[in-house]
Amino acid sequence: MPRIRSIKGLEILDSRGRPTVKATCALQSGASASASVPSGASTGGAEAVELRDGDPSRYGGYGCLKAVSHINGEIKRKLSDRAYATQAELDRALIDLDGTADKSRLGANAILAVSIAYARACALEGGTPLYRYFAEMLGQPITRMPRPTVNLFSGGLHGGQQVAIQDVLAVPASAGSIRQSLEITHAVYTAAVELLAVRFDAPWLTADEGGLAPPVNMAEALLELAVQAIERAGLTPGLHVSLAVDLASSHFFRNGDYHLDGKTLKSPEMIGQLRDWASRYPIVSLEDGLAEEDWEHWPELCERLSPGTLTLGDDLLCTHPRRIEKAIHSNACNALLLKVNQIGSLTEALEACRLARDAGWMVTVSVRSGETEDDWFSDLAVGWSGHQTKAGSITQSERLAKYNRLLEIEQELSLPMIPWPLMA
Ligand code: 2PG
Ligand code: MG
Repeated sequence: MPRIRSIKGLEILDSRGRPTVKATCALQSGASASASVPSGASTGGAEAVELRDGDPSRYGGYGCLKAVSHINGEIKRKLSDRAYATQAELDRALIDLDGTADKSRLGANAILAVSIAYARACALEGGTPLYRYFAEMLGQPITRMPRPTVNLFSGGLHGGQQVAIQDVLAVPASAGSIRQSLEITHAVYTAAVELLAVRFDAPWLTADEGGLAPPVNMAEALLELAVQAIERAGLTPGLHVSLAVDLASSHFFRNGDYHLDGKTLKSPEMIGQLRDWASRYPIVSLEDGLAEEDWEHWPELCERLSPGTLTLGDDLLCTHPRRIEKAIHSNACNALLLKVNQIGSLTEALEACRLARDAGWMVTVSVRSGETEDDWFSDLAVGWSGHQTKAGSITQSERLAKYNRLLEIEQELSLPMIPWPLMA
């Protein structure tokens, strides 16, 4: 049984230049490993609490020294020199030590960093690749690689707020491997850069996740540009490359109305708008099409988008098992965006993943807009048999760390990519 010798925390910076938490876990066997946690910009209201110092004189209040001091203090004292039979036992000890429902005392950033560093150290001690450790947690063999969905254009909180919706992603539907997915996406991304140069005669700007942020203020203009970029790359929209859209609509939902493209829409009108886009553009996945407070209208959205387009819940679900159960019972969506740091421990994220899979949902494993060079995400997406990944664009090293690790795993395992169209 792995016995913990020591645990150490460190404040580091993420891809937005904001502090985040890194933890190192050393086992008695001598195996030692680290893990860093990401951070979101468009966060759901039910996410576990990322502990920030709130001291305006340091990093505008975003410092993580308190979270780090919890790792170096209480967490280290409680866990050191103890053995845990399973990841679930270790995570339970962390959750109990925190003692709050939302991890606000010790910080979800502190807890998750330790949870993942421990997983990595155990994998190392057992001589097992991390993806295998994750697959053993799930209790299922790895049989295929997940299909990437890759950020092409951004607006909302990820871009300059020039347009309300947050992300338009390319889904390389005809790719048979991670390698081909990246080749296809590169062709589309390059064509999109050319297209923007021709169309707007201005240097292109990139957003948080490396996507392009064209100066358009209508959501449909982004969809139109995406289709044109696919065609410019010599590919067929809907055949070679489809689209996934993250509307992050909680951010333009106020007092019961959606404020989109200069219009004020009630929920049924918003659903009508989304249905119209889904019928005219090759959209295979719509994330947060409605706001997280608008639970009652999600079942209608899900029904109207089925069967051609996934209704993917991010802010609505916050990777929280109880919220996922509610969504399953009310048929509010049919796909989970799984972000481990929304819930704050591997074990709880696994429960979320299991619930979704058992309900026949698709699972898209996602990074956050604020990331680090750490690549545990890729091992987790493969080990937990995610259907799709969402790791941002194909620029910026914190994104490429994930894609390059997926390439390595693909080479090691020689597994086929999940077939298209996706099936549960
Ligand atoms: C999302 C994520 C990733 P953030 O909304 O799906 O794109 O963004 O990390 O800002 O929540
Ligand atoms: Mg989202």
